[in-house]
Amino acid sequence: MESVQYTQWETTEEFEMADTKRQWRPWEAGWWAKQLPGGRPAFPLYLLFSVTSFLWIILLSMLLAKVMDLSREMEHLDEQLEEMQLNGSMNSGRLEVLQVALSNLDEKHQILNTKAETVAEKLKNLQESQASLSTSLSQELAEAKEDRENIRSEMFRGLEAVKNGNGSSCQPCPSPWRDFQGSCYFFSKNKLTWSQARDDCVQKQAHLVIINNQDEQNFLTPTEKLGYWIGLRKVKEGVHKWIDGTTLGYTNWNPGEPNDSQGMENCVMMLHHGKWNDFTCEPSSDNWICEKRQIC
Ligand SMILES: [Ca+2]
Ligand SMILES: [Ca+2]
Repeated sequence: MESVQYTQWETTEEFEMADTKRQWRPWEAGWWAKQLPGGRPAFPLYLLFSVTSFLWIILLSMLLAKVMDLSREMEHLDEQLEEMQLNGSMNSGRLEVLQVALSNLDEKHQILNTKAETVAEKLKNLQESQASLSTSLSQELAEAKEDRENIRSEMFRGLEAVKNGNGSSCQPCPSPWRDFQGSCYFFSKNKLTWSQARDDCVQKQAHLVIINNQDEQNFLTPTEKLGYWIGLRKVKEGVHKWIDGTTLGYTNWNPGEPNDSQGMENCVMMLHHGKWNDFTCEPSSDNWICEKRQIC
């Protein structure tokens, strides 16, 4: 309970003076001087309320600023999203353009492939024509060679006729070589491999015999049962050439030859009856015939 004290003033002046002094204590008259029930001062509560309110205001201000930042960030993200959508639309358009260009390239590639196939076909035809022409040319060269040999033989016969009338201008073939139509022929008595026989003829300034026509073949056909290597060998599959590089013209193959038995018969021999047979070059040995021009 609040106690009330009473002062008894002696005079009116004392009371007025005391009352005047009491009016000069403002802290006892404002709201801050109010008291809570029970006599406790209300000022600390006011102070706590003010501080709390102030802190709440600061916190709310910070939250408001954060919300505004988030809002601005959302707007920025929206702008970026719109920009990305716009870029996506543009990229989609570019992709369609690229697909069209790729399709055009595919068409051009197919056209080029077609042209390349056409060119390859023409090239193949040209190669076939060239091979055919080469074969024809080789055949004609062989025929020309044969003609030349025939002319040479005819010339020799003419020279022989002159010799019979006016004496010979040709040197006789050395012994034991035999002459026929302008050539000298050596018939071996022993046997060698084809390569050894070729080398022997070279040492004799001659070559393994080249048979150009039936007359020469008739002259060379053995009279005894001997076989002879001749200057003919296989240069590639199915192609034989004479030792001087000329293509095969006249032939006198034995029936069924050349058969290239077991794929190993690369050299050619003349059988005892004059027909030709391809045979193994090594280590087979046989007699051989060398040929060289008669010196006239
Ligand atoms: Ca000949
Ligand atoms: Ca054979």
